[in-house]
Amino acid sequence: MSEDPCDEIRGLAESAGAEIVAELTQKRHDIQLGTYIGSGKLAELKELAEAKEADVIIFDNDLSAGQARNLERAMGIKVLDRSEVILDIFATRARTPESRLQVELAQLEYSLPRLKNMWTHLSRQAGGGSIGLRGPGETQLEVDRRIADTRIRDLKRKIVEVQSRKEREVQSRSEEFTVSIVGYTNAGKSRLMNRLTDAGVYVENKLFSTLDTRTRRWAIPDFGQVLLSDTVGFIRDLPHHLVASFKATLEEARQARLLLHVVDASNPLAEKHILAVNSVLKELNCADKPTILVLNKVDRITDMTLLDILKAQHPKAVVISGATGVGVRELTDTVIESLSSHFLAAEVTVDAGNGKVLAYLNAHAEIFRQEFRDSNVVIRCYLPKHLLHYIQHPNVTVRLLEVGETAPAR
Ligand SMILES: Nc1nc2c(ncn2[C@@H]2O[C@H](COP(=O)(O)OP(=O)(O)OP(=O)(O)O)[C@@H](O)[C@H]2O)c(=O)[nH]1
Ligand SMILES: [Mg+2]
Repeated sequence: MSEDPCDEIRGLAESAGAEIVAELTQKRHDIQLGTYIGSGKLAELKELAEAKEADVIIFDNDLSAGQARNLERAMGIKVLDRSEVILDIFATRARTPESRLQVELAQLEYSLPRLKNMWTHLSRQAGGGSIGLRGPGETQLEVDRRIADTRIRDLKRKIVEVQSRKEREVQSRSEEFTVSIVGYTNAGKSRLMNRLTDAGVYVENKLFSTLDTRTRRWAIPDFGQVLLSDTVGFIRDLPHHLVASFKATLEEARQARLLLHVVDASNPLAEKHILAVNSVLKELNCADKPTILVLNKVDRITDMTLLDILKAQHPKAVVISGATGVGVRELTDTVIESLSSHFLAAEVTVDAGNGKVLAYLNAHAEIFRQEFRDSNVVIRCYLPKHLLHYIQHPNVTVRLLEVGETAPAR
């Protein structure tokens, strides 16, 4: 099984719109404090970058503000670290006002220490007597810094506003049964969501194509209706500021009663991705939530031993292809099994004029038989247990169904 450690950064760079002209790797036990890599490697990198006429050099690790500056100065080429690339991708993909605010904050917070570092460095130069730099230089930098600080405060205030609005929305939906699709970026979450709900969620072969949570109604055949939400893709070592900023985006996963953890099983790093997602779920206090592991993209797997290893490791996982539909029925059955304890089969007898209860059942129950008796409608359906009290009313009769009275075998 070949695991190329550069695959991910390559994917990230391409998602950010970069064209890769050369790669350089080095195994090191210790890092050089000032420039991360040693002087020999630095010279080699500079030469390679010049020969290939590179515009930017991307490091697959995080660099301190000082290291980034030193590297840029030594090579005369823009240097980005892993977090900056991820932030850049987030910036170009953010679609709604909320995610734009979150990304801008994350970028500012990430770059502020770098700017400060630059300011300190410049003012030290100024203090050293460089004529012409001191006065206006310092003033301009102070102004910039104040603008950045003000903007950060402003963004934080706006985000709190958006978050509390969003929390109210999520809470008002908490009566609903929510299933959340989570997983590593590019695992095929949106594609699966589309397959299950015909939601028309944006699918693209780029990392992080979904930045905002999308929620759709999913009428599970012969079962009941739940809300299905698609979430932003996880990634290992997500930049610290993004984890904080994207808490609101993942609110749906926190509120969900069941998680579908989708994995790209055709990726040799699948097991690592599973672990990375599990650790984010833990941070979100979702570790104990009922979760179905979904081994996706089975149509792309050429080496079946890869799949066997994953299956041995996760015997309860469901193998599917969101692209071809293979295994989706089995996945639906597993979801039904997991949700069954939360749903009941009932016969509801309600006055035909009771529009409120009828509309409620239409929206939340899976009706499998309906007939008129006198002025009543008699409805047999699957109903989320926790919604039962909504239809309990003196003029509504609810009778739980016996085995044999329910819908034909699923
Ligand atoms: N071959 C194959 N490709 C798939 C399958 N599911 C998804 N893909 C492809 O994988 C890529 C990513 O799919 P998405 O559904 O956007 O992935 P995602 O998990 O939502 O990604 P992010 O939103 O970026 O986290 C797209 O090119 C899909 O067409 C599958 O079952 N088989
Ligand atoms: Mg997506």
